[in-house]
Amino acid sequence: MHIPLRILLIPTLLTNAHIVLKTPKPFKFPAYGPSNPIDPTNPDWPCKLPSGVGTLKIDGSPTHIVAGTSQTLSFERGNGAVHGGGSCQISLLPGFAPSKENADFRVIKSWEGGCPARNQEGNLRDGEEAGKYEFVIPREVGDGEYTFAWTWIQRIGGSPEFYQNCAPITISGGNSSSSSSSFLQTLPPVFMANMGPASHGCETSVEHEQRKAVRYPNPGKDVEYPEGEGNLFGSVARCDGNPFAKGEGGESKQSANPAIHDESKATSTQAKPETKSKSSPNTHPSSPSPPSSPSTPTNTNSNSKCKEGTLHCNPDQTSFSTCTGGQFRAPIPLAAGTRCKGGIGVGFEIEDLSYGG
Ligand SMILES: [Cu+2]
Repeated sequence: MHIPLRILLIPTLLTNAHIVLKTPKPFKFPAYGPSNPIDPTNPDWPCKLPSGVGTLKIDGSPTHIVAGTSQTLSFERGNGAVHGGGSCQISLLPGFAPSKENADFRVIKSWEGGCPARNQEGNLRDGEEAGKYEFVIPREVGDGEYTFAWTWIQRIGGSPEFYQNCAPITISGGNSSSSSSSFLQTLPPVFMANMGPASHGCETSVEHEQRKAVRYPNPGKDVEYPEGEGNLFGSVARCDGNPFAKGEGGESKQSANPAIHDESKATSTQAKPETKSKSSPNTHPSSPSPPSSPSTPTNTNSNSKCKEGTLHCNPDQTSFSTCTGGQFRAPIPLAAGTRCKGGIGVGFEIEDLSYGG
């Protein structure tokens, strides 16, 4: 086949079975396919940064963002694996050097349900795109360099997962008098779950079994419900694996004293209108399983031959297939100089020899 060499050297174009952050432009992804969730057994939290890789590398130049202005969160479609959407957060960390010791991401905005795709019962169909979402970085966040994180807990799929992509951004237009670090510390810590030890065993398995989007225990002041609140789990997540959340009271605080946002949610019976959607709210009549079905654990539909969104590293280790619509699709070649391993699963390792160049 005739694939231009320059494309073969960009692994994100060939390995994003799940959608991948597009804007703001992410760091280069070292190893372990960029579209895969954070590895639950050997956590590459934060930012899919594996052990032994010192720092993330900037791909070109950081994205410049003017505080107080509307910005767009968008995604590379990949093979369209969006797992029925779910809940997303965007968060900030000062500087460009996230690490296991430097991962106190603070929430700028939360989307509960309908993220990173709206009104999806499974994965994107041919011609469908992932959602786009508007956000504003508050002016109180001071000017400077930050690591922007998009985190996502998918609504359906084989098991509850946690996705995170990070992007280097520079902010201007902020209140010059404000100290970025002190303002960020007033914002909620990013919600963490489904990452094994990295999230202290916190899992969103109850939400997952009911195929509901997660309600964050502490979503912050800027929250949207792209599908209304009807498809959300009935209560906030039972745990938060973020150690900074525990430091503030964490789990015990949530159960003993429900956060303010929780009360407002409980009294708000009317769903917020979806204001920014560019896609029509079609109902996908051919889809096998309506989202309103109360409880259908694990398998996403009765006639599927594979679990929705799982990946299959083919025996030659140079191509993979993704489970979409209940069957593995045509093999997709990996970039030159890379190979996968791991058979069928929610993800697989990809050795990427181009990183480091
Ligand atoms: Cu998946």
